[in-house]
Amino acid sequence: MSKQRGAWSPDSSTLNKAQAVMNAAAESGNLYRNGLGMIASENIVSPMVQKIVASDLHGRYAEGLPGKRYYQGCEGFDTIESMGIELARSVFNAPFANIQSTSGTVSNIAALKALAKPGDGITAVSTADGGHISHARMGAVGLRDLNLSTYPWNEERMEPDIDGACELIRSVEPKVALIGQSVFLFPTPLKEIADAAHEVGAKVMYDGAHVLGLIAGGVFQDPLREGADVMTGSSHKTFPGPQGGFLLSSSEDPAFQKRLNTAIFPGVCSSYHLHHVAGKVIALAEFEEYGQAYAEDIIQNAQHFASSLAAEGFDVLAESRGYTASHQVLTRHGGTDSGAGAKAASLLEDAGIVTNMNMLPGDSKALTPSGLRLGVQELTRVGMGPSEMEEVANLYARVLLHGEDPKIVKESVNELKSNHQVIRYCFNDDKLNGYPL
Ligand code: DSN
Repeated sequence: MSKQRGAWSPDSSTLNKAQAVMNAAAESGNLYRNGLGMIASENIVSPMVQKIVASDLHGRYAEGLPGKRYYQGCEGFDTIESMGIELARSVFNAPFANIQSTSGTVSNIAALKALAKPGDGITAVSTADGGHISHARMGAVGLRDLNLSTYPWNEERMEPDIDGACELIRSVEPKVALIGQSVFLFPTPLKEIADAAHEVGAKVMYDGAHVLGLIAGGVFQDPLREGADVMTGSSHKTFPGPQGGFLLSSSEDPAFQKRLNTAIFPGVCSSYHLHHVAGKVIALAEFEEYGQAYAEDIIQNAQHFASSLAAEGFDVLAESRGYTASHQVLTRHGGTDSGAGAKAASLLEDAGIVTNMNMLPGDSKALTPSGLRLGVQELTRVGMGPSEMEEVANLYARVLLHGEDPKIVKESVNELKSNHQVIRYCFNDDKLNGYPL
């Protein structure tokens, strides 16, 4: 007799297996519909984006660039992608944009393919200090077989130690100086790093995955004007589109732009998920209209949420800098490597609040860290503001500081969320702001 796996077993009929998939997807949808999605790398997509990602485009191919295709049948899609390239250049103020990449990591692999050869050097933030796995030997950096040197980290300021980073770049003379993290509270002082990198002939690559919407909204930093040659990013975090990636550059050089395009195709993508590209284009159009207001509201909410958590008695990182200048807030829940961050995340999930445990400075084990990384971009998207941020901080305190039964707190979570069932900062069918979920 085979072992039961949740709602299905290997002996289930194929129809029952398919039904189990539908049920599990509905369960996941209910969790987020009734609860609070606070994972800093996630977001929800607008109704128009939802519609287009379920369109016929999901099954189609379009290798190449608009007007230069390897398949027939691309005329309609050429219109979409051409418009998307122009919108991305305008939204991100970038001379070059490729919108085909299927994720932020795929954008990173392509950028590293364009900028370096196996055996070349690269400098980056370590994963322990918040660098993304694709910046590490276990990820894209290893895949390209690059020699990694990591920047010293300033724990007080929660950013690379700038003098130390410049010194490192001047001493190892990498081909790529990579900047950006997945734990990203503050803009990186980029100009000095870019000066050091360019002095030794390195290109500056800025991974803006988490903060892309904040950059485009003009509320974080402007990497392409501060010295970054290439900016990569996800299309589904603070930039609120469907899952996917962007590859952007400040370069006007057609030869360099061609290198970036060919790194995407044929470099790392054949099929590039046309339905998601079309979704990105709609999200870009929506961002042109509403993005600045959305980005400003995210920052206001993150800062208010952080100070509300501190007022409740939580240990919130980076107090001396006002806690955060992004969508993220970091909290510490016990001693280094205590695993208290993991426990906190699990208790919060029982209360319908979805977060992720995270390593903080000093932690050495990814599965038993002391911290939580919290993002407010999704709560902002459903219209929550400063007063709701105070309410949410209080819900955290009830679960994590006052030992209340998470199942009881969940009732308050559900009630709060029931008043926020409209996705904002996007078009709806009547071209009005706001649309029922
Ligand atoms: N691992 C994701 C994050 O949560 O930051 C990004 O890929």
